[in-house]
Amino acid sequence: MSPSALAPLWEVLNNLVLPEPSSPAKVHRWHYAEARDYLMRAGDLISAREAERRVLILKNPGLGGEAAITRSLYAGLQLVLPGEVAPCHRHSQSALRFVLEGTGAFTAVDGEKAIMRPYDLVLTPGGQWHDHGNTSEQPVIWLDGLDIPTVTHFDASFAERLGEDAHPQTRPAGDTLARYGRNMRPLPGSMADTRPAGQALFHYPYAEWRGALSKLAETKAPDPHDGYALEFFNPATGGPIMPTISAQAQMLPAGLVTRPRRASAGAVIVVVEGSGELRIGDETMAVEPRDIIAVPAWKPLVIDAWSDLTLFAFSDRAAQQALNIYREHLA
Ligand code: GTQ
Repeated sequence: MSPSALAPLWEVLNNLVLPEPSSPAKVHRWHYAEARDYLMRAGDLISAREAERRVLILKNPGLGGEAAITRSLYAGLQLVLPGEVAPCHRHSQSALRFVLEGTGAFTAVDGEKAIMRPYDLVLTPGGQWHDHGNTSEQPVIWLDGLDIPTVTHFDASFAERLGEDAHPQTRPAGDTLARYGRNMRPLPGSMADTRPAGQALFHYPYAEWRGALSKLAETKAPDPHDGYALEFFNPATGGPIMPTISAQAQMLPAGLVTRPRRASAGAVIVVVEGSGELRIGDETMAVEPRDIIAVPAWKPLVIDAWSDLTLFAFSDRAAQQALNIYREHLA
């Protein structure tokens, strides 16, 4: 029957409808120093403008050559050298940027700049114009996290170039942070802003999220599964940062060994500060700052903090919750 494009379900049913998630994605850790060497060599060979985006893709070794770090998410390391620009474009895919090195590059979203500092989180949600530039004297490197495989899965990708390097400035740098980043929002009327409805904040500075975790750690006992953990959220909706991607920051105090947790959401962890060991399924790995780790769906995760350990993570939990398929289990 296969020439007629038909197949018997009974031979494959158990592989199609699994009793629980079984991802082909592998647990994998990228050492920053090693990836950085290749990225700097790319910097000698191609300009950001020529490349449009000078990025090394983090390809999960279990996903057969796909540009994916988990089944639904993409990650890449982007380098912008002093004086360079990454020209303005927009696309259906939603992106986050997590700065790993360098101070003073910017991402502009619909013509408003966010000045990027190490470990800042910056969003470029789907459909919004964005361009990047580096006006500092140092190379700037950040991790791109996008929902490329998710959008590909739906065959729903649209992309276009503005045709200019930079979007004309629409608001001064920091305007959105002032309107939404202080647990307040614009009054209707004169203060109402022009950001797209539902996409308010796009810059979550390290100084603010790290300060919040430190404050929690002063007074409260750590959670046995999470230590001290906070989710980045969209203050306009109370929901996740973007429709397809959730993100969180976490601090595990020295000596904490977390209890195992697993989730149907595949995740990417970035080590910010400290050292420790991650146990993910059968794999055990020592980690250090700026390491990037792929955590496939449903692999139990245990974190052993050797010193105070600060982590950033993003996952497809937002998409799964919107589709009502998300599950987690705390052991
Ligand atoms: O900066 O828009 O790593 O479109 C991959 C695709 C970055 C970006 C990536 C992209 C971008």
